[in-house]
Amino acid sequence: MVKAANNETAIISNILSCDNKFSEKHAFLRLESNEMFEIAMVVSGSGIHRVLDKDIPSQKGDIFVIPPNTPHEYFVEKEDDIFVIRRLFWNLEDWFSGECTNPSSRRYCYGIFRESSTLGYAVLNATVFENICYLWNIIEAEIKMQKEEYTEALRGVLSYFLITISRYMNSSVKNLSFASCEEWNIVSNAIKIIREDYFDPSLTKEKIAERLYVSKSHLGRIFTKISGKYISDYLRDVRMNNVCRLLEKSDANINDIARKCGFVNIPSFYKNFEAKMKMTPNEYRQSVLNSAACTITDEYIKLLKGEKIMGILNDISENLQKGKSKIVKQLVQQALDEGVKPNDILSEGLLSGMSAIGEKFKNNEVFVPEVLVAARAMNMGAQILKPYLAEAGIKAVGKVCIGTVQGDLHDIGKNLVKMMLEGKGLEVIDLGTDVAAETFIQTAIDQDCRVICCSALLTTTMPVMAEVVKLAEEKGIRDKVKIMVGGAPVSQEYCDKIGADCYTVDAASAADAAVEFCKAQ
Ligand code: B1M
Repeated sequence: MVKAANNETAIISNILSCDNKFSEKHAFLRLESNEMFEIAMVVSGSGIHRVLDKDIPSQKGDIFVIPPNTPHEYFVEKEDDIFVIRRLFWNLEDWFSGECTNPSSRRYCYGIFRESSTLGYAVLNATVFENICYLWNIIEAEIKMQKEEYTEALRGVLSYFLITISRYMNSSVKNLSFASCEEWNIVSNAIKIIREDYFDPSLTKEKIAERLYVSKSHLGRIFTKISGKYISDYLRDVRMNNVCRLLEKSDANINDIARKCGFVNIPSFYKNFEAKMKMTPNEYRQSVLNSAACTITDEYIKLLKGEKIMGILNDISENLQKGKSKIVKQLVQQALDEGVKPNDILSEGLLSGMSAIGEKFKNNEVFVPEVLVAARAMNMGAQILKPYLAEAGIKAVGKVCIGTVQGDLHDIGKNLVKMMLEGKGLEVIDLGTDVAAETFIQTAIDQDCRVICCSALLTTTMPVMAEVVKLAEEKGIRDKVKIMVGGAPVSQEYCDKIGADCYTVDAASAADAAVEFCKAQ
């Protein structure tokens, strides 16, 4: 990823293929927000973009500008619809410094918010759409280069891109009246507070207003205006939603669950639950039990036992999941200072956080932006650990190349393997992500690598590993080079099937195996 000039914040692109079906009933609770600035363009199909209570029918050629912390979500209307959205995320302040990035300035972000609304929306005609796509492609190409010297070039194109789209913002949609930037921010922050602290029974409309330095009545008014809901109803719904989640996941006492979700008045909780769900909590649990197996997570057992998650490793994991990279960096350093073993920080802090976010991702509890910020936090934490994981002073024992295979952009595991290989004193050529079989083989030939390391995280990209093995045979280097494979979906069985030399389950054993191969040759 490209790094900004003064810090390590990346600009990230991704394509979202929506399969969440729009449902009026649940759409409000599903809204997600992230801490990065997002520009989204519909590249095919049609669907609904819901921003708080606004349902914006969207189709190819629509472009949205969504500031940080704005709860929103994309939905397909019918299950078999296609709705593909191309998105760019970045931290505005890291990319553009100065007056135009100040949210209270009307010209914030190169004029996009000139109308002083927080959400920019435009319907582009075919020619403008093409121009925007062209600029978008340049930005994505620059991102892919992943070199610091492209930061300035990227900043230039990005500015031009923003200026271009700002010309069309809010000009084509007459009927969407968005709230002012200030009001929007207050409501977004209120939602954030509710989502983060719903379990605190003392959290009320008054408390939230106090934390946001606004009056209770003002908060209530703008919350209803923007979200279409009363703030206290929203707070209750979020609590109720979490009760349902816990009822589904555990067989804990219902009263305990209600209390853990912020309900102090138990009789009123039962009344509200029945009014909302049209059944008792027990009936709800039975209905879920009948349709799926119920599991108690370790995390929940801890919660029930009343154990406070105070350990530093838990803090790392928690903050990683929230994408708080700076805090993760500090905590990793603090853990090291306090003598926690680097391997424990890696596995119990960083990797456990990553696997928790992976589970939430799978269950649609978090979405790509959250995973991306968590991944960024993981990488930043791992960078601090790097010198400690590496066994300094070991002489290079061989050269290896490593990459994530073609079609696959996951690089966290690959980076860990690289780190461990370097730690063992191997010279590592990092080919990055999306690496074609030809590139692995040509690099091994040109650079005289003894080992090729292929990482894959998607079942759909694993076959590229077989291509690497096949191509090594075709190019006559099969007996000179060892091919190692790994990544979550890869197994020993798959390794055997494609004729690779070695599969290892984790980064540390990958490094050990590579050293053995290099020594043996
Ligand atoms: Co994606 N993703 N993702 N994702 N993502 C997974 C892998 C997935 C399992 C999530 C899920 O649905 N449960 C699923 C794959 C399903 C499948 O194919 N079986 C998935 C999907 C579907 C997708 C997209 C298609 C989602 C979408 O857009 N609709 C999309 C694909 C994009 C693409 O690659 N073309 C996508 C995108 C992304 C993000 C960009 C948002 C982000 C990646 C950010 C980044 O890497 N910079 C992301 C992430 C972070 C994940 C999860 C949550 C975490 C992966 C990770 O980094 N784990 C993941 C869910 C999960 O795994 N729980 C998921 C931590 C890392 C340290 O583990 O890479 O396994 P891992 O590495 C391990 C070992 O496997 C081993 O060492 C490491 C530990 O020591 N290892 C090797 C790795 N390589 C090795 C090589 C070796 C030896 C060992 O020898 C050479």
